[in-house]
Amino acid sequence: REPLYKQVGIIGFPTNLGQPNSGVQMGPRAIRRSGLFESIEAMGIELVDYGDMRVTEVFPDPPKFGLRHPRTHAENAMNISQSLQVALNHQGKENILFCIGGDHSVSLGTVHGHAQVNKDMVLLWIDAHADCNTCLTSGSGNVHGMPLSFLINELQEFVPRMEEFDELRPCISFKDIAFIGLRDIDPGERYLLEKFGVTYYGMQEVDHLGIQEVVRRSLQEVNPGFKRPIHLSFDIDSLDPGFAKCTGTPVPAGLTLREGLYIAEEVHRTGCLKVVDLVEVNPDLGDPAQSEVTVNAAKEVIRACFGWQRAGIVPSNYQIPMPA
Ligand code: EXY
Ligand code: MN
Ligand code: MN
Repeated sequence: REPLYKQVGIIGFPTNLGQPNSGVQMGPRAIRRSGLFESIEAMGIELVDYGDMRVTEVFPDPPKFGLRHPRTHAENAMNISQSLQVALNHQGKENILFCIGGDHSVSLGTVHGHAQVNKDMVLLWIDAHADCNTCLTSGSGNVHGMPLSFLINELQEFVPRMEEFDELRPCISFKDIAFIGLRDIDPGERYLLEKFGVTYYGMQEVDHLGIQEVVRRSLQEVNPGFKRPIHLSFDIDSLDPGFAKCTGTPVPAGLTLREGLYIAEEVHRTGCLKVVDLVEVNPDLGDPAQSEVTVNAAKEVIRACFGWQRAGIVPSNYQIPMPA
């Protein structure tokens, strides 16, 4: 079978100010060194590595409404959005683009950028957290727990105006988002998810229904008939700490690696997957063995997204050896 994609694009966004731990900015480098490129080559897919975008830090940058580093995040988000639009417009149709974080604040820019190019895109958010705190509901002030509050149309009445973020116009509706893997939701987030009748499958639903039914329903609810482009935002902390210890906000009782791979494989199979964020890998946390396990899990999720199969693959240039 021919691979679905002709080309895989990779951009690194080495942010870390969306949360308090240093080290998450090393995610792109660690994932590039994980053997990922060999898998791309083995499948006969072309790799376009756009390198790492330069991340800026603005001074001075005091908190606003408790939100930490507002000017820095607003500026990085617009730069990320621009880079993404350039890459997406440069790529052909049969391509997939991976955005490697960095913390989950990168999705402020990646989702915004993708939505400018594919106006009808839908979003799958795979995460232990719902990341839809407003700066007023957040207990931490960390932007990696808030990116969706800036992006979702329905949430704007709850977000105080900050002129820094004026350019970052909301670009997606709650009804075009499905969440999977949630198990650490703040009261304000739960309130908003309920108020707007959002599609979300937490770990309890994964246990109750099984991952197969959860993925089937998620896709059916946001993308019936598989007609719309998909943006998959995969936070490595969706996985259980047994598979992804090296992340800033690990939460027990998460997805197994098998469940994570199943999600990626099924989303790949839709043929609609255009952009993937892989975020929150922090190779500096935990010991080196745990770091390797976490980075490897990220690599496995990424390659399942572009069509690598657990059942093995046949490279497009493969020739079966014959006796002479
Ligand atoms: N809900 C908590 C907060 O807002 O601080 C924790 C957020 C963690 C967000 C991680 C990246 O998914
Ligand atoms: Mn997240
Ligand atoms: Mn998370």
